[in-house]
Amino acid sequence: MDIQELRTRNPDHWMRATAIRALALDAVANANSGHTGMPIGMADVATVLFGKHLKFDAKNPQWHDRDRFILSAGHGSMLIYSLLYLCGDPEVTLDEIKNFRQLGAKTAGHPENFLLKAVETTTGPLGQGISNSVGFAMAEEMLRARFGKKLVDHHTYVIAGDGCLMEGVSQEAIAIAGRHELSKLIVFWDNNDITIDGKVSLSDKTDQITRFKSAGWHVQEIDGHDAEAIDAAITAAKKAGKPSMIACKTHIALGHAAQDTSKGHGALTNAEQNTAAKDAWGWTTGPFEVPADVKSWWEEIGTRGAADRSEWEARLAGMSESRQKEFARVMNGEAPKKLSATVKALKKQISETAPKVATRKASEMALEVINPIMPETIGGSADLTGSNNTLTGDMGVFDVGSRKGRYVYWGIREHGMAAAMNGIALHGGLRPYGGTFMAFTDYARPSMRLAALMKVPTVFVMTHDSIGLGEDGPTHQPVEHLAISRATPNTLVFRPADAVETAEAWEIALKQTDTPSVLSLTRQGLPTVRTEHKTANLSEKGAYVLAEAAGKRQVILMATGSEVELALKAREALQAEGIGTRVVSMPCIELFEQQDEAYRRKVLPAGPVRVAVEAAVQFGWDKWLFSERGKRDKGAFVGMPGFGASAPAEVLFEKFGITSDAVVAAAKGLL
Ligand SMILES: Cc1ncc(C[n+]2csc(CCOP(=O)(O)OP(=O)(O)O)c2C)c(N)n1
Ligand SMILES: [Mg+2]
Repeated sequence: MDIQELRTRNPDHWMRATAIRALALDAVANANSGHTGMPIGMADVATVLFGKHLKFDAKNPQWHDRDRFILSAGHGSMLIYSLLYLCGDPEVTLDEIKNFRQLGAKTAGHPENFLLKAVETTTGPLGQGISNSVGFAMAEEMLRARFGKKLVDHHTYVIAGDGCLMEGVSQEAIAIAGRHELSKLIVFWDNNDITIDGKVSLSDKTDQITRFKSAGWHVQEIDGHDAEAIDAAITAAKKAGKPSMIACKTHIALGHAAQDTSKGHGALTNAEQNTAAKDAWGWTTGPFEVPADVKSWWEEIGTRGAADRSEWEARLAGMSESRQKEFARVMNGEAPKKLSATVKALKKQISETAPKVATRKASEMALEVINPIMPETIGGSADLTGSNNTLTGDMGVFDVGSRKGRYVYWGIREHGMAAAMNGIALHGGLRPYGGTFMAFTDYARPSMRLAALMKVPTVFVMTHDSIGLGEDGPTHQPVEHLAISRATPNTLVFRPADAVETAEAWEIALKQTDTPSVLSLTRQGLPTVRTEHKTANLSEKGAYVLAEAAGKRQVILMATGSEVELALKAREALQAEGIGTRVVSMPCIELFEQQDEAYRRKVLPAGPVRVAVEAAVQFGWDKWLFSERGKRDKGAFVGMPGFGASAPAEVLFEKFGITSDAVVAAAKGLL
């Protein structure tokens, strides 16, 4: 690529784009860490996108009807930081650019949605951003259908690299977007033919053009350094009527000694080479300096959307008060006031009728009353709708011709579903929940972890939660998944014991604004253990005394989910022998941990021996068995020693010794 030709072809554009290049070069060199080549290569695309198309207001980065910009290739974080600084985002000062990657800086190594308002989603794990973006685009369709074009009418733009397109999750995302004809989703592929190990051809010969086309996308191929071609491609993409991929042929680290090599991917810190690159670019100002005319052009761009925003605000103000209130409520993620009363009424009815139902069915019962009063819920399943019990009568199906539909058939795409749900939640205005089997938590896990990190309240409905699912066998029987989910920071893991606790779990999950929830639900029927109606949400404290000891308290049995029934039976047997036994139900260990010491001590006092029973591995339980209240506690665990097996559920509980007799024996063994 002849830099001289680029410089002279469109000198104004060149200098504007090169401001991004120079800032990225200086910031990475200054930090002695980061990724220089990608921002340099994609600077032209970003300049045309921000300069001519992106609807945004730099001073109000969270205005609801802005276009969304997602840097899926998150390692190129200096691209977005440079753009935000140049456009006058008040959060991204020059000091922030100089403190790139340092402790406490908002300009973290990878873009974090919780550090900068203008960062729509945390990226860095390749493939996530492009997959989140499908959820963003779906959310736009859904909300436009609900609130109208006057309030919701924006595009979702993504920059994805070779790495994003190689990651498997991108295939799930591309297929979902194509099937749903998400025409306001526009992806720029940074087609630079370089990854860390070398040329893309080392590991891939995919024809990306055919790949996207076959999934139903509109595809264009352009020179990613040609401003006019970029502009024309974006204009065409907007009119395509399909999701659009623009393959942008670029040069990583353009103009630098490392151009077109994998060396250009990482931190370019050689001072001489960096100076030579600036010379080649015709960039003569000092480090971190942007010529005044270039900076003021960018600042003007930063205010371009201000008029759009104020017109939008006027349109909102012109709507009825109730519509404005409802829009504000859903955009703020507030559960409706009616939610608690609705759940209470359901709990009362369950306690009175005491049905024997699987908690996956109980979840459906809860959703049947919740979904009608929460039009913001978006349900779905990864091809297990009938097994996850995620579809309720009133929802309607989201499709090309029915954007008001609130149920998504995600297909067999757990990871894509989880990533898109995060995108829906991050967009705002909607509350996604989606189901698969608990054992396939693994397939959704990278996005579950990011939901927790990003503080988004996605709800993961994970049914078939133990050997209780029976004959499908050990591939389908989760044993370690509760522990993995519980080990994840900022995640609530619910394993409700009956239909009452399931309703309580849903109420808690839907009131979260910053925390995802995992609902671990049974396939098999469970009796109602909460037969006495309590208006209070007992699960809110994570654990509570379900059955008190009669006489001197000698044993405490702790259990979750399907094993609460076993604990209650064991209690009867122990009480019959005069051994005072308390049963503690622990539907959400994270919430119990958040209680004060006094409450935890009240539920789990020192003295009695303790037995925990859960049809999963012991990992994580020792804290409650031994350490929480000191050395005097004696404890035992009744659970899974390893993987399960294929057989009817009752046979498996016997085979693995998860029975009330085993609990009784364990307790007596400690006394
Ligand atoms: C899931 C995941 N795997 C690995 C990495 C480490 N990684 C960061 S960038 C990168 C190469 C990406 O190549 P490409 O997207 O082409 O970026 P470019 O080199 O063109 O900037 C890798 C392997 C990561 N960030 N995420
Ligand atoms: Mg690349």
